[in-house]
Amino acid sequence: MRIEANPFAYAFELKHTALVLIDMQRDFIEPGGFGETLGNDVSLLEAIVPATKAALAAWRKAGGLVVHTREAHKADLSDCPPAKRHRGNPSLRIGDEGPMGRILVAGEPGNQIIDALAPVEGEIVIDKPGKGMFYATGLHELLQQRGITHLLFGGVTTEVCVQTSMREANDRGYDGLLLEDCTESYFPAFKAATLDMIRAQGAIVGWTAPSAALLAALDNAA
Ligand code: TIU
Repeated sequence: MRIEANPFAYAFELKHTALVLIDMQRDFIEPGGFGETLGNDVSLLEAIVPATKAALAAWRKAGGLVVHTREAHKADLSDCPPAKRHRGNPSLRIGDEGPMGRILVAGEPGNQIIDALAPVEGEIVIDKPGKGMFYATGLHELLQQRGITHLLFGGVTTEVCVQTSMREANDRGYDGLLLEDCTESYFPAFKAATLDMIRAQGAIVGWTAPSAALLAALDNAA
């Protein structure tokens, strides 16, 4: 299969490719979570939900592997470096009790993936203590066991957890493509800059494409 992408076409085989949705959890997308405690306007992020839902539905229908991640810490915060917890001046820190439960703690209401994109049976769900999806998760081994070499990315936020995960994937030998309308930042200029820097220099980190290009590729193959 082939996606019309930037800076050039992206070729992949469905059975060797996973769709990865990064941190589409209430903490970042709804008021009262980690994103808002950092001082961000979280309302910007929900705009990508319809396109992401459509891409997920098409990918599931094609039979592709889906990976969901959550930025999540253990209840005792043993996997949260003090440097991360104490950084800056948030209104609530990681582990503090907020309106959606303890901030960024696994199992709390705020840590759940939003209903529109909820995982289904057979999909991989990864709790990650860092910004990148490979750090301290075992995900690389899981993907290797399944023969995955190509990763399509969506999720939030573009320049933080998505970009970190794409760069980690690139260094591990995966070909990554970011779905442009399935990712968002609290800072539109940072999103634009991230898309540019990923695909610059002949896809130095990876590719980008609108989700319509993925849907077209899946339609053509069907
Ligand atoms: N603050 C921000 O933009 N993002 C994060 O803290 N985590 C993710 O990107 N998931």
